[in-house]
Amino acid sequence: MQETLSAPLQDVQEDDRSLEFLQTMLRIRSFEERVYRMYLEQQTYGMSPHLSSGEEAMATGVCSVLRKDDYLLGTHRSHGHILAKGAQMRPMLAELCGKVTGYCRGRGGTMHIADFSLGIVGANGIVGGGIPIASGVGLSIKYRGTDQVCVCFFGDAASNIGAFHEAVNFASAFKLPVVFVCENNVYGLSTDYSRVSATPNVADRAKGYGIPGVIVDGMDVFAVYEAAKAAVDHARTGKGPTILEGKTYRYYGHSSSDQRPYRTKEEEEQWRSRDPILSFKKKLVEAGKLTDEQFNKLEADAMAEAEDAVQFALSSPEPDPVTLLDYIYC
Ligand SMILES: Cc1ncc(C[n+]2csc(CCOP(=O)(O)OP(=O)(O)O)c2C)c(N)n1
Ligand SMILES: [Mg+2]
Repeated sequence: MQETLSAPLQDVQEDDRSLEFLQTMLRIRSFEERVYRMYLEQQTYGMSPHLSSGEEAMATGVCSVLRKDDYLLGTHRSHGHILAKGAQMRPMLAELCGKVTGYCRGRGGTMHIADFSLGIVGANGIVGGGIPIASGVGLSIKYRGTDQVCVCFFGDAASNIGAFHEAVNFASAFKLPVVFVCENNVYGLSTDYSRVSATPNVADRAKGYGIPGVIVDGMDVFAVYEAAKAAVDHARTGKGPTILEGKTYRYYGHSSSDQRPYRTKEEEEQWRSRDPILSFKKKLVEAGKLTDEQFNKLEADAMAEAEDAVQFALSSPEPDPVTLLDYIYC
């Protein structure tokens, strides 16, 4: 199945990455829709999954410009980031189910998936916890003299923690190769960003650190790709960090158990009408680069891949209780 999924469709030029973007967004959407069903059926363990449906263009556009040896720091809402950086659905879902075949052998769950071989340093349950780690990774890159880049995703609410200031200031002062990517999805839990923040945009703060601050339509995968490419090139060529802010929206509640009483159906519908997958599909169809049949095949492939991962996770063994204390000390 992997071969079919990664094979380019016949009539698309080699340098056109449109279908790859569509495929990545569909894979993220399918994975999370399936995770939500598993959560409702009580097949996942630990924290309820925090889904990014609606935000797929951010993970896809940003990670599409990263190399395998570049680094990624995530958040509590990182399934999309991790998939876009190259992770496989099978060990991801097994991790969510607490199975020994999971990325962290079932110890990490939804919020703590890491795979150093893919540069995925880790997702993080501490809001903003990845931001100072990213500056540390940037310092390590500079110290080792490589041309790698570290990308750190965080939410709008995370930009209001103290460590954000320290980490961005430090990265700027030492010109570290870090891109700080804010997924501004309007809310931190039930709190509207504008109610608790001194500036209307997170990227406005870049001025205070003497670095570029870029705002992009986070529902437009191509716009995100272009902005991320510029920010990553800037970092890779020794010019230092950027704050890249995408305006986006999560369709589900904060976590799978949140019924979203703090926002209106009209607001949700307005954002859904700009769905990153459907609007990108429309553009491609209008440009003659995609047919409905091709789209349906990509969607069916993504759903089949997610279903295959579910079966893999459910049929995998639990960790042996005698290994409970393994991996705690090294
Ligand atoms: C340090 C810390 N404070 C509070 C929490 C509880 N908490 C979890 S997610 C969240 C909101 C995060 O909002 P944002 O950064 O905008 O990310 P989003 O959930 O919107 O993706 C809060 C307050 C936490 N996990 N860690
Ligand atoms: Mg938010």
